[in-house]
Amino acid sequence: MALLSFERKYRVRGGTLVGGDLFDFWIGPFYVGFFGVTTAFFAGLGTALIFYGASLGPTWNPWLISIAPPDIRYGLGFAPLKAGGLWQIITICAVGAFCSWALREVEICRKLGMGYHVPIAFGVAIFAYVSLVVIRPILLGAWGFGFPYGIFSHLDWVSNTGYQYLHFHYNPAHMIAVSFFFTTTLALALHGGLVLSAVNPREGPNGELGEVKSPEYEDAFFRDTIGYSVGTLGIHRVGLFLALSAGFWSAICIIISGPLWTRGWPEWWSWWLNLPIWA
Ligand code: 07D
Ligand code: 07D
Ligand code: U10
Repeated sequence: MALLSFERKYRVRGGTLVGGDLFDFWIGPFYVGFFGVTTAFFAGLGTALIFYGASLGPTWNPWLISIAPPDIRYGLGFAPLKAGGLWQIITICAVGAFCSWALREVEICRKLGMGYHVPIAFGVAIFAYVSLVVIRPILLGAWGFGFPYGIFSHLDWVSNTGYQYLHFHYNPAHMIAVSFFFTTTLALALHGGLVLSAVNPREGPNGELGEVKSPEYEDAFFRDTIGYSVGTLGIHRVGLFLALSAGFWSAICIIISGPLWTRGWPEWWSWWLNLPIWA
């Protein structure tokens, strides 16, 4: 079925979580729904507040605009608008917009009668963000531990936070996360390469057009190369697992930095030297 006639067939009422028929319609290609309205509300308000914050600040240079979190001395209380309060409201808007977006995805999955894999996956990205600006600041007792909202300023935060623990690469959860990120790109490159190689077959020996290859050829390629093929459905499970693990271990690596371990990360490895087998 062509895409447009398919859309006519599935664009019917139902499947909403909240609001019944009220927002159950499309604007152009976009499904709206109750959560589309809340997304638009939070994203609109948050963006407007970033512009307001920028108008107070020293620069309109988009790379340098930065909305800083409150000073540590405000603890977990509300800060004055111009001293971190803006950051606090923008954070509420961001969490509101991201969660609304995930729930809008859920409603679209329900309309289509599909699984919830995509919103669950986005949920892991939200978890990583929330670990940075909600979970870790609460565990450390001040909103000031969140990262500032600015393109370069957030890089400064990552670097400064990293060096607070002397050498962030020694954080074992950071190692696991980094390895999962690297493995994700390896898996995507292998998968993209394999699928394209099967649908773009080589010319035959006499220059005749090659025949598009079936999944058996894809299986055979990896059996010949590494002795095992995970299969054409399996590789998508592997990909989702790898990518979600990368985000999950990222969240873990930053939540434990401070709340669980306050010294340099290289020192954490002294458990290895203290193993009784060396005595
Ligand atoms: C390609 C999908 C499209 C998304 C894009 C991002 C904005 C921000 C806002 C001016 C893969 C849209 C950007 C809406 C504009 C204002 C106020 C996704 C794709 C194109 N970072 N980070 C970037 C965010 C954190 C780090 C780029 C967001 C943590 C490093 C972009 C968040 C830490 C580097 C950006 C976030 C961290 C970057 C490209 C939230 C650890 C880079 C992102 C909400 C995770 C790179 C100048 C990209 C860069 C970069 C956005 C959080 C580290 C500006 C929205 C605090 C080390 N980050 N980031 O392609 O070039 O993502 O920076 O958590 O080197 Mg970051
Ligand atoms: C948080 C983004 C969530 C995004 C959401 C959506 C919009 C809408 C709209 C486009 C998690 C936003 C959407 C805004 C846009 C439109 C229309 C993703 C998030 C919800 N590190 N490090 C990581 C590496 C070093 C340090 C993670 C590598 C140094 C700190 C990852 C190296 C020091 C923190 C990672 C390296 C250091 C991290 C980031 C190499 C600095 C974190 C990925 C090769 C001196 C952060 C949860 C991530 C973290 C993190 C990789 C080096 C410090 C594993 C490869 C040694 C302080 N580092 N790092 O988390 O875990 O994505 O955050 O050297 O806080 Mg690191
Ligand atoms: C995959 C796949 C596969 C495919 C695929 C894909 C994965 C099986 C079949 C998909 C992959 C690709 C297409 C590849 C490229 C993708 C990437 C590289 C990932 C990154 C993506 C991007 C960078 C694009 C990001 C774009 C986005 C997020 C769209 C932006 C959207 C909007 C601006 C509109 C959002 C819609 C909303 C909020 C809901 C509906 C609302 C509206 C339309 C607005 C109307 C407003 C209201 C109803 C409310 C009123 C507004 C209020 C109250 C607020 C106003 C306040 C103010 C202050 C202004 O596996 O193979 O192939 O294709």
